[in-house]
Amino acid sequence: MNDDLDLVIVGAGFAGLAMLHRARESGLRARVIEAGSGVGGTWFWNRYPGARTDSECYYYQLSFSKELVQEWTWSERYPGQPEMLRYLDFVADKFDLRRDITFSTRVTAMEFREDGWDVTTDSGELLRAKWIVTGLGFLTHPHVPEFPGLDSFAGDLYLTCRWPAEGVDLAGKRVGIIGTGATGVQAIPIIAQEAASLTVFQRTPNYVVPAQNRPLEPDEIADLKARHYEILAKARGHSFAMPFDPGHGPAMEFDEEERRRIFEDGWARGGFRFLFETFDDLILDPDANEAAAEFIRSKIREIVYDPEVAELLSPRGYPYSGKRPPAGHDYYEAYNRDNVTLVDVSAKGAPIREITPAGVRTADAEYEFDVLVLATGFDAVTGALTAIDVRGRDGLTLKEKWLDAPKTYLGLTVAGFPNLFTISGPMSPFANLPVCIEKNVEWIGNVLDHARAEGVRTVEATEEAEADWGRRVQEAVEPTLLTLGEGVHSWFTGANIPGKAHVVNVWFGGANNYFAACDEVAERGYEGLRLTR
Ligand code: NA7
Repeated sequence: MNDDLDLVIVGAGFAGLAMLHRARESGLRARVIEAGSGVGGTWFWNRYPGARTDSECYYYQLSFSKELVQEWTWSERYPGQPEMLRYLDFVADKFDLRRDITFSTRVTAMEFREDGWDVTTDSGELLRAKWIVTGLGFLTHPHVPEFPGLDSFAGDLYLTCRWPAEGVDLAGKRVGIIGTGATGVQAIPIIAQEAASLTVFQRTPNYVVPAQNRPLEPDEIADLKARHYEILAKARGHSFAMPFDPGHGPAMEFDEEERRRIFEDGWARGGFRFLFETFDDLILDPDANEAAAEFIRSKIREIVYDPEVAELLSPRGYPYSGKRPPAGHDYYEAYNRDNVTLVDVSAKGAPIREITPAGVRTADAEYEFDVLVLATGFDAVTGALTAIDVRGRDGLTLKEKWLDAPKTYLGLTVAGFPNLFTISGPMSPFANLPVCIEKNVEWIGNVLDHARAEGVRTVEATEEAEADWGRRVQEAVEPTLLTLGEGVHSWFTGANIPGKAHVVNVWFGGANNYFAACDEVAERGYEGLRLTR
């Protein structure tokens, strides 16, 4: 048993790397356990064609080191997966993080005993540490639908989030892809360029706004680096942790022509700027939301030549942002290619019945493929945590505790699971994640410093604080339209996973308000946490 550790960190993505660095600053002996053979987390696993950030690079990065901010230079507005991975490798190298990371090893179980944790890995190693911090990411545990016959497919089957590092030669291949979420939307235009043919199976159309990617100019890069901490402060003050300007006010206060002009401007700015810098009430007011939705539909009709295909691609019956809206890179344009076919597998169309050795059988046809790609998403937010046998006090598992709904305090701690901290845990903000992650890391680092200074043995959320946070999470989302994607399987509420509790599992009350809540808890001497000496 390795018992000379203060801290075990699970995962070596943004969160794990930042936490390891912070732990070392506090003089803690920490070890990171990482399932992948390298650092990167999300950016290690998601190597599918077209994978890139949906947030602009200059606020989708780590800020804990001024030197790091100055030394790293991004090439484009939305970096692709290879560049993101190079960045996280650079971070690991710069701070010599790898010497404290065990790669290609999965944590299988964690059990709380008296005042520390026993951690078991799939290599058979047993570690003991006083503290655990998980940095598992919201979108980690793959969701593979239980299609009958999936194993019988005779061609090559790939999951986007397990795409081979060496790539896949799709030239001349007949490719099918299931899924048109943020992943499918990125992959489809790129696969279409390479494959002989691409058939897209769409169950729910999404509202896709173009990202408007482009290379960054040298003077722009210099300016962004010079203003980095000003930009970070702005991001920390924004409800989705993005350094955006407010919109023009409520959408319905403008006449139709002016509203359209503002939407056009937002469309040209790209990605999430369309959502947040046009009007301030798109996720609050159903009429404002419908105006944005109809604008996007009008763009689809403009871009896609075939009116029937345009109609199939047009989302209806749920609000824009009721599901996480993807950012596009010539997404709708891809459907104008002769080698791309869209198949409606919604309940109104012809749902997928089974996977056959030759391909996909829907209610009314069979499609034959050499390659089948699943872009079917994740058991989001809780899936990666409950896949580990986490046992707190009295042997209760996290999975049991969260059967009806996830319960946490600030998304960071769980009653009954002392000395365990979950970066980006359930009911923490779904927003621009590196900014949220670093706030979490700072907060946890401060708790650990405090515990050491005060001789604290255990830190644990009280049941009351946890219940109160649960109420606040629920109250915060109520005025928004963000949970109205349940009928279209939004992962925001667990509705994409059959049998999972359908309840909002992230904080939508504003990342800025969340940061303030975390700061307030700390200022009040860690109110809501039970500290035992
Ligand atoms: P998503 O957004 O959960 O998308 C999964 C896609 O797979 C979506 O289009 C689903 O259709 C489709 N899907 C899932 N199960 C089925 C079945 N059984 N039949 C047909 N189609 C199915 O995952 P992504 O990986 O694209 O994105 C995840 C997040 O990563 C994203 O939100 C960003 O935050 C980054 P559905 O819409 O459920 O009808």
